[in-house]
Formats: sequence, C-alpha cells, structure tokens
Amino acid sequence: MQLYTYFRSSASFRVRIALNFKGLGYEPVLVNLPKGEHQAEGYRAVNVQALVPTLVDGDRRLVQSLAILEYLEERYPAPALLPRDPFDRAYVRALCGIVACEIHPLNNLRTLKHIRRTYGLDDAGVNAWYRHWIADGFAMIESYLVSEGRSGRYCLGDAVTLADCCLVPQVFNAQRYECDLAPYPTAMRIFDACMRLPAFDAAQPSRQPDAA
Ligand SMILES: N[C@@H](CCC(=O)N[C@@H](CS)C(=O)NCC(=O)O)C(=O)O
Repeated sequence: MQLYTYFRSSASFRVRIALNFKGLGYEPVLVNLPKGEHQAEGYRAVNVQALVPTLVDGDRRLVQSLAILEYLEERYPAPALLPRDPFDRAYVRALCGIVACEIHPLNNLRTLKHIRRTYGLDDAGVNAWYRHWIADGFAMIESYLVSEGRSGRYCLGDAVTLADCCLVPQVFNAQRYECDLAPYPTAMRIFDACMRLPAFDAAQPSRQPDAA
C-alpha cells in the first residue's frame, strides 16, 4: 500500500494509526501542504479533491479518511477497530463524526487561509477562530463521553476503536495551537492511554519522515 500523507495532516494521521494498529505496512508518499504540492497537477491526478490522505491498495485508490478507515476495517478486519454491536458502532462513528465533521473542516488549512485572506485576519484572529472551534468541538466530545458512560481506557471500553484514531490527531492539532484542553479530562485521559500504544506513537507527526 501507499499512503499520500503530510506529517501534520490529522486526517492522514487517523489513517496512519489504523494501518499501524492492523499491522499493515505501507510506503508513505510525502505531500507538502504548505508548499502547495497537493494543488499541483501531479497530485490532482491522484486525488481530484486535492486533499490528503489518499490510500493506494494495489490497483485501488481511496480518498476521504473516514471512508479509508471503514475500508480498512472491512478489508482487513483483524484486529478490529469497530465493535460488533450496532449500538456501539454508532457511538464510535458519532465520535468520529464530531472530530471529522464538527471540528476538522472549520480548522483545516484552506479554511484558515480563506478567513485570513477574505476577512483580513492576523495570526491572533486566526488563532482565536481555531480555538473557538476546538473548544466547541471538544466540549461536544467530552460531554458525549461522560453522558454515555461507555468509555474505559479508550473511547469505548478497553478496546481501541476508530473513535480513538480520530480523537488523538485532533488533540495533537489543538496542542499545536496551544488550546486549553484542561476542561476535557476524559478525552485527555483517553489520549494519554492511546499514546502509550506503539501504533499511535509511531503515527504521530514527529515520527514521520517529513517531520520538520
Ligand atoms: N474530510 C477529509 C479532509 C481532508 C483534509 O482536509 N486534509 C487536509 C490535511 S488534514 C488537507 O489536505 N488540506 C489541504 C487544504 O486544506 O488545502 C478527510 O477526512 O480525508
């Protein structure tokens, strides 16, 4: 397999964790987002959305990290990243949805570039936007984890799931922007537990070949 990835891309990070967890080897193909390599014709021929990640599995090309995660789970089911029970699966997917739908689109590179350019925001303005949506989204995650009472060592009991694959990269991003994560103790406890696992540790930005 090949994974088109950028070390700081949290959507790529989700997939790197799942590949590591399932013991699936892959060749990283590095796409430098700040240099705009994802916009170049060569990469657009790989991914018409001009976003990372893209996973190539033999002659199959897959885009959108959540679709890739679900593909990996169905194609390479062991070890599992989704529980068997449909209710629990919906809970895991709901947590993935909070990260991937409620937080990430508001804070990704092109959104931040757009608000900076269009509304004349400086670094402080962009950071305030970023932190607002982190606080909004992490409050959703924390209250959901607490109100459902289904977390254990990880988001769902003591087994790693796709929810953990989505949560951890978003925490990294939030830390990079120096967001205050103290109000989310359950999420942070799970983050700490995940980061003790080799699959998560090896997937983190600083361990990638393109880490600055
Ligand atoms: N929903 C997409 C999001 C992909 C995405 O936004 N990737 C970011 C990096 S994390 C990217 O390529 N950004 C380039 C840009 O915003 O121009 C997914 O989950 O794969």
